[in-house]
Amino acid sequence: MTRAPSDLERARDLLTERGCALGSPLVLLDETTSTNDEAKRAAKAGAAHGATWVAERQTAGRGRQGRAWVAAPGDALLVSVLVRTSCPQAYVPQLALAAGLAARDAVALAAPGVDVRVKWPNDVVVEGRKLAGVLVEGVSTGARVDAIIVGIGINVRAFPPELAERATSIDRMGGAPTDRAALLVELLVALERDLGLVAARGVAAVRARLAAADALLGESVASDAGAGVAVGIDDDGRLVVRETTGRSRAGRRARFTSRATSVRAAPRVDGAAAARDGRAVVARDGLRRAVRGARRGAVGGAAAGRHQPPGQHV
Ligand code: BT5
Repeated sequence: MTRAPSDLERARDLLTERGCALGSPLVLLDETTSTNDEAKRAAKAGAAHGATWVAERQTAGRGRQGRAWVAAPGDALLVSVLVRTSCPQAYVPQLALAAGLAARDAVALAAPGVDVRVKWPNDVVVEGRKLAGVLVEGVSTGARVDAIIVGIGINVRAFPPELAERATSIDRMGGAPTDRAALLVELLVALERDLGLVAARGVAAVRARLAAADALLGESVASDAGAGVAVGIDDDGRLVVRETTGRSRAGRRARFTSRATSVRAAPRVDGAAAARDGRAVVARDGLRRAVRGARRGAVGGAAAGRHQPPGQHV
């Protein structure tokens, strides 16, 4: 039988020491359907900003768009945080990006020397393998969101064997076994910081850090919204893609929203392919310019003056 994650009790004191408003109260559960369900129910019943649920086992862990999140008891950190906020639904993807970046930073602290990246929109990956996933859900009354539930699953000890080709865990990266209480604390501290930044100033506030950690930058990607080379993330939180398919579209920029289903890393356009394929050459030249632009922080959709951050009280 699964037991409540007692190694996490210590996190309460650590969070108080750090002055973090998230993680209070901290509810530690042995089993639930989904920590996001717990948080949603509590949000509707009036629970306060910062309330946090952690479970050792989920019987119906959720990913985005109806996908499942799978973790054996004790292998992961499964957490949902209630963040009181007031913003239009359209700003939720921007806050989700901030949550992914915060999760990336917490994992990077637990795995020093490892190149931990964010795969847009908000997966945490190491060498292309998924180490953590983020599911942000809005709780609304009418057209506005008045709370978001930030659900994060981090593979700490191990990952589901059926995902062996595509997943990894912090402990798999080597080093001492991860201290889950310290990981939870760093996660909540980073979430408070990054959600606050993006709420106040929009995605632009974390643009440089996002670009530095962007796993897709320069990669060929495809989704139902199109195909091309990822050149950055714009200030509305969309993936900017230089299209490489279709004569009339090659070189044009497309913007994938986080509703684009299944963004896949497509085979890379290598030198040999480029030499045989005129369109690919165009794309590669464009890519070099675009990547240089992204490094300068020039890639972005909304002009600074046009951008409206979520403007809420995280
Ligand atoms: C996500 O969705 O990555 C969001 C996952 C959020 C999970 C947390 S756990 C706490 C809270 N409570 C919940 O019920 N959910 C949140 P998505 O981008 O849709 O990715 C889902 C896909 O990731 C699946 O279809 C699998 O391919 C893969 N996957 C499932 N479990 C995984 C794992 N443990 N490690 C790596 N990949 C996994």
